[in-house]
Amino acid sequence: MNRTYLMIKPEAVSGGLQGEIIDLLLKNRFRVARMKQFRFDTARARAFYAVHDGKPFFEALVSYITSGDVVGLELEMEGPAVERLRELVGATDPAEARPGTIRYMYGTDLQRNAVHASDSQPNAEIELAIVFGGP
Ligand code: FUP
Repeated sequence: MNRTYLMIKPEAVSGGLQGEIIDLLLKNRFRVARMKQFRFDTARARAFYAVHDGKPFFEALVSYITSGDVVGLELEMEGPAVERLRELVGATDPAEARPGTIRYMYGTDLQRNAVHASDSQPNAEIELAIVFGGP
């Protein structure tokens, strides 16, 4: 079984889109292994997005992701979970995402793009550890 991490971002949670997004994941044969609604504090947000530290959008990203609750999901599937989830999520900028993708349907703009999905297996493991702690 392969696993990855998906996170429903603050504007999608406050907008009540979490049910539809999780339904879409289930219909695309992901299994929810763990799920948690929580709010990042600044230190954990900076750790989660450490790869972007120093980029021009980093401070705004941290401030946005700490602005409200998120929903974190550990997702499993038999196939290549990281790649399949990235396909389903779509391009970073919703304006460039393909119809049928989560960001096309639920994203607002480059920052408020509805969800985060791990971009590699090592990053999925790091992000799952940050959000869920141990196994
Ligand atoms: P992705 O892997 O598709 O989430 O995209 P990136 O890792 O490139 O970016 C991480 C997050 O930073 C994105 F979800 C949105 C945000 N971002 C900005 O706010 N501005 C930018 O110019 C680029 C990314």
